[in-house]
Amino acid sequence: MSIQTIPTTPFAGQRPGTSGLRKKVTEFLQPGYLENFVEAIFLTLGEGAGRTLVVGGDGRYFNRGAIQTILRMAAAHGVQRVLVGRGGILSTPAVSCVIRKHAAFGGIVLSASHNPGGPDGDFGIKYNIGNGGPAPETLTEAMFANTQALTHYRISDAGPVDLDQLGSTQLDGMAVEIIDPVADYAELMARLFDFAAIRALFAGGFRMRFDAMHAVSGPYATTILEGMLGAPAGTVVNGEPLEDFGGGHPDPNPVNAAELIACMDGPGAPDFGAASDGDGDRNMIVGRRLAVTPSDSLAIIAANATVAPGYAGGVQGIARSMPTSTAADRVAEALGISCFETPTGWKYFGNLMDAELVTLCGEESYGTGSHHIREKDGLWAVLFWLNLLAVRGKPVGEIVREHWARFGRNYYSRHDYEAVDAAAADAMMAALRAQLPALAGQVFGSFRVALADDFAYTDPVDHSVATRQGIRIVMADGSRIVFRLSGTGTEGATVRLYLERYEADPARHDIDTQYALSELIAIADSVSGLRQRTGRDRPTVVT
Ligand code: VG1
Ligand code: CO
Repeated sequence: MSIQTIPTTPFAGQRPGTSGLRKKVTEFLQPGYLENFVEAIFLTLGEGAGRTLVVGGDGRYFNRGAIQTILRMAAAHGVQRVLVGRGGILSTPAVSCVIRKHAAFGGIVLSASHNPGGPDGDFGIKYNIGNGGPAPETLTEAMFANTQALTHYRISDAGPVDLDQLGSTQLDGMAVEIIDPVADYAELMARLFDFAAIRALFAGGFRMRFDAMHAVSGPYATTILEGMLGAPAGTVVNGEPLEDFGGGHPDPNPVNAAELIACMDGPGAPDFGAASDGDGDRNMIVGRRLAVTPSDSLAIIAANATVAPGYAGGVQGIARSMPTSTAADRVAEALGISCFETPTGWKYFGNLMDAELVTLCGEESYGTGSHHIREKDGLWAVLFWLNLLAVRGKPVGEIVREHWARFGRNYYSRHDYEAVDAAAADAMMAALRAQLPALAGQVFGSFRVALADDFAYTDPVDHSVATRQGIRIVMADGSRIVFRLSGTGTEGATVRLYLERYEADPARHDIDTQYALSELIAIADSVSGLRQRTGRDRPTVVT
């Protein structure tokens, strides 16, 4: 066995987006495509001697093949040891957990998260640093620069490693340890939550349905919910990870998890429903006839954090991405703690958590998490809710309504216009930017614009600056319209329109969300020309 140096030429477009490099599988399967990006990672990180890496993915098509290539390249770059989840499986939160627990240098996650999988679907690769979190932009930009200057990559010609056999093997002088993908993560969860209380809840007849959407969270949910917590067999549905997610779209929202919503709306619905995404970092929380918005879920978790043993000491601070509703801000204010507003993507939360400025973080895109790791964590959020339900002894709907009664309700919705013409989307954003100076002070129906800007963020810890993170139109009453272009799509451009309106009066907390937001929706369209410019008369997905 020996190390080969293979000549190569750069591929255009290997710039990581919101969460790593995501492309169609067909693009990833081009000879040298994955190798080039992995070479750029190793060039950016420097010599691997003495280092441990963690590698795993969400089980989608090409997961195993990509892992074999990464292992051979890691050996060629002198990495000392790699921890790999059995079968190539590790959820994104589990990678973060394993990096931290084993003090690894970093990790590589193979996933395109909520994007569909299979030979015609998407694939992705992402590097996480030693704190367990996504690489910051300085690092991903350096990786991108390296992809543009490659002349060769280095790889061992050793044969494939058996990914299904727990234990240690050698690959060209590098140790490869196949680990149980669930064990470290499950142990961490048992320390954060009151498992005895949740076990008692299930023993008392409480019923739940966890839809793993044939993605990576199946094995985690089955071990923890059915195994450790005594939920009846069958609580976890679609629990077996499949390379194409059974043809589904592993994005836990009411549109893509329609089956779960139908079940929770129907007669004989269980007490609690939940779902997770491709790589297990997202969550959807559902009560009977009520899907909890992710923004509300973050606020409710923050307001009730101390019910869980891991958070009994209280919450230091909260962070939310800019488009996420301001429901959490109201809780932070009541608790007398800070609430940080960051750009979209979990990588912006890492510094705040490392500096112990925040305990809880969340995004409107069904992402919630805490400082226990440095990624959002789907099952963590579900376990928090179970802990909350066990302690309060009330149904989900009652907990949500009581929260609104106390803090007011932030009506919230996201409208996605997927796979639109990229030039048209860029032109729309440019036109919005050009209008910004004139927008402040303008009156639209019952709203007056208080602030209109292109969101920029200065990291309070390392002072790095991120600009052009989304157009914000904030009304005098706190209502907001936000426009962004997605950084995770693989086809054309995806325009995201985020809408928020606050309602303090409990007598008006049962209005249909789209109706409550209808005036803002109309203003958003007239200001941006969204429908006309994209040639679409309605959004692709409304959540
Ligand atoms: C989307 C979400 C964002 C999330 C990101 C990664 O990004 O909006 O909140 O952090 O996906 O989530 P974008 O750029 O498409 O809006 V995951 O679960 O796909 O890793
Ligand atoms: Co995800």
